[in-house]
Amino acid sequence: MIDATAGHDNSTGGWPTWGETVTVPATDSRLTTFSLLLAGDATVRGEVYAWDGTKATGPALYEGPLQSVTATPNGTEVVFDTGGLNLTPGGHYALFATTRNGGSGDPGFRFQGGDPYAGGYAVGTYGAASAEWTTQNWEFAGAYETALKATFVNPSPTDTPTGSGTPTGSGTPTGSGTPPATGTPTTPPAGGPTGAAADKIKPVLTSSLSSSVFQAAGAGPEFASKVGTNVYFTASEAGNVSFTVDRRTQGRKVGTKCTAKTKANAKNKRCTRWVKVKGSFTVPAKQGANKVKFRGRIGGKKLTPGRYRLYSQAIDSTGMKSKVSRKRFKIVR
Ligand SMILES: [Ca+2]
Repeated sequence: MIDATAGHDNSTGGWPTWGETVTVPATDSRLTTFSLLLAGDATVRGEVYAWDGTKATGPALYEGPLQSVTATPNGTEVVFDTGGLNLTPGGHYALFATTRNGGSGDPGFRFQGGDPYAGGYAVGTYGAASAEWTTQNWEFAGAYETALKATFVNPSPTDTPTGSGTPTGSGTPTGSGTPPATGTPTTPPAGGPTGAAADKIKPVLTSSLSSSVFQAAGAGPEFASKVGTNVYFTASEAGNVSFTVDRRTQGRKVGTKCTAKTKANAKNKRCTRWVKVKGSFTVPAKQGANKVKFRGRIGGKKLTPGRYRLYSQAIDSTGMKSKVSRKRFKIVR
């Protein structure tokens, strides 16, 4: 965590674009969020660019949604969620907010004259979005510190969520049958001057089953061999797809919720309750059409006859997740 907020005692007036440069830590080089203290009334967008010493350079590595802030004397911490942005260890970047990119108002960025953070400094410009940010030196760079916090994590694969929780999304998968083998997987864009992955797009996943009624395998892995069903899925980009399963059970209505049957609620109205089956599994996915055999096993165990839901979710190389795709199936004897 980079924290340059100590002693912030002043606010800018009228600056549309303002932020702080940072030096990316050697190992924790994945920027997850950053925040700025804003003391004005404004609608701003968070941005991340590589910094060449006098101006932003290269393409926008992160460009967030418009966010609103209401004036407070000492500033309100406005958090910008990059969704996970892998940056070059030791590289210099500008993390800032702006009204120039569709926003409005005067953000009143908080800053101070001290130097609580050695790895960077306050930066600001009146330049127009994108075009002038990367072609003209910024009017303000140095001597001050902007009240910025930035959270970096280790980008190692072990940090990639594996989706072991129960997905609760309600996204309805579209299409059925065998997806056509579409398109050539695209080559990732060549690294810019920063070499950073500028991934701001969530993967999109659709799925379908060749058979929604099948027998579960007595042994072996979740995917392979002869029993079970084919799971077809189409991913908009390469990455991993994680799967979890819910079993349909009968519960009892308590208020608006369907809870497990107990002595106390046994006489309540019956309802359908979906309970997560222990375990999950992840398969690598290429961009486009994919197919795997699901054998009706999860967490090392055979699913008992009953009705189930199979949830799938794509996770790309930078940890961005698709909506959850849901398919019903039935295990028979
Ligand atoms: Ca500094």
